[in-house]
Amino acid sequence: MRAPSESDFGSRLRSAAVAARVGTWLGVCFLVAFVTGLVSHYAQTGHQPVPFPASPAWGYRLTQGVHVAAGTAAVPLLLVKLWTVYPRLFQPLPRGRARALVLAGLERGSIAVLVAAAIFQLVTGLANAAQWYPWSFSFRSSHYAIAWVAIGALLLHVAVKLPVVRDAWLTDVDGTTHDRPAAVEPGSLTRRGLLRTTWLAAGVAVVATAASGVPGLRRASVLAVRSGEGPGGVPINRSAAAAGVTADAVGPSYRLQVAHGDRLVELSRDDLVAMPQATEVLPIACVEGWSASGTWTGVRLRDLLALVGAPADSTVRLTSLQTRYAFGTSTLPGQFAADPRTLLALGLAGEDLALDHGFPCRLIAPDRPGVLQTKWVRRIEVLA
Ligand SMILES: Nc1nc2c(c(=O)[nH]1)N[C@H]1C(S)=C(S)[C@@H](COP(=O)(O)O)O[C@H]1N2
Ligand SMILES: [Mo]
Repeated sequence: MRAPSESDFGSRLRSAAVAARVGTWLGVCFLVAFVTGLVSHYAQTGHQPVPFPASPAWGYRLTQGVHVAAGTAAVPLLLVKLWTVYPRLFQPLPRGRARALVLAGLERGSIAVLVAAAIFQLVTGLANAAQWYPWSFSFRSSHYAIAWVAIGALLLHVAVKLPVVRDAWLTDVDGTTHDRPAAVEPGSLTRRGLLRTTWLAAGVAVVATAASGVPGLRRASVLAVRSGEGPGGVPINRSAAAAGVTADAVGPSYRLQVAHGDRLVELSRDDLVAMPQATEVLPIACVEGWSASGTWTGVRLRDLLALVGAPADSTVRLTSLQTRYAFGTSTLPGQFAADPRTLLALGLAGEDLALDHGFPCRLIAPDRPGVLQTKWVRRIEVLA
């Protein structure tokens, strides 16, 4: 056995012409995923110097959908890109001049970082969308941290390769200027055929996953983890049983606490039902890659704040009845509390809220990550 050498890879398909074209779209996908990922991260940070807007109500749903779509499209693009450039791994290092050696080492090192970061992002992103956490680190902080590594390495890579990329785009895809000397054998399909197949695979990946959030396309969404079914047409993320919400806790003795300084109001579910009700169509946009719109009915949050004499634009903390797992509390910035569309929902699609959707009551606010739409609310506390 000997290690393969670069000249073992003879297919004309493994060319700069193909790599540049696939790489450009891969880069676009990573940039789009990076920007939309920053939006999602910012929406979830506690300290927001620029308040995250409450409008449009579907804004976060859109950016999160685009994020997942871009990441999914990147999977076939990355696979084809790696297949195309793989022989370069076996290129001999330049001999002699130390400077050339250092430069080659730097280039390969930066590509190793880029490839590792790209694979990490796509694998953790896909696993997150599948709600599969085979690791022990926090998804959000690691996906966020490595995003910076990936985008930094990507920008460096683009800067280094720009002349070749530009040349490749300006000449025909069958051009041979930048081909490796060994890449002279006809491939099993044409370069155009390979590119068309790649674009098709990326398109199918997008439709099959992201379409779950687009009304009418849900049936095409065969890869989506969420079926789109659930009481009121909204899927269930974590059930009451899984969160350790007991029947007792949501029974007749349930009271919602609304606290502001030393003022405390306790409300039964009947008290909440007796208050003025509002109905709003608002989406749940889960960071785990699905979204669904619901017609929610309940009490405006700012009406509850008025009960304890708190300003409508107070920052509030919501605490859940749940006893297990994360996401049991969330902080609602003032611009959301003041928004008349922000509800403490008691019903969905004309029916009482199902236990798994957050009965006795749950938060639903416009343009807010699903993970912050706290279910089974027990306490609303004015922070500032
Ligand atoms: N208390 C509590 N609220 C929660 C969660 C949770 O685990 N516990 N999950 C959140 C997540 S991640 C999402 S996407 C939405 C989903 O709401 P649904 O299950 O009603 O669709 O609820 C949010 N509210
Ligand atoms: Mo979620």
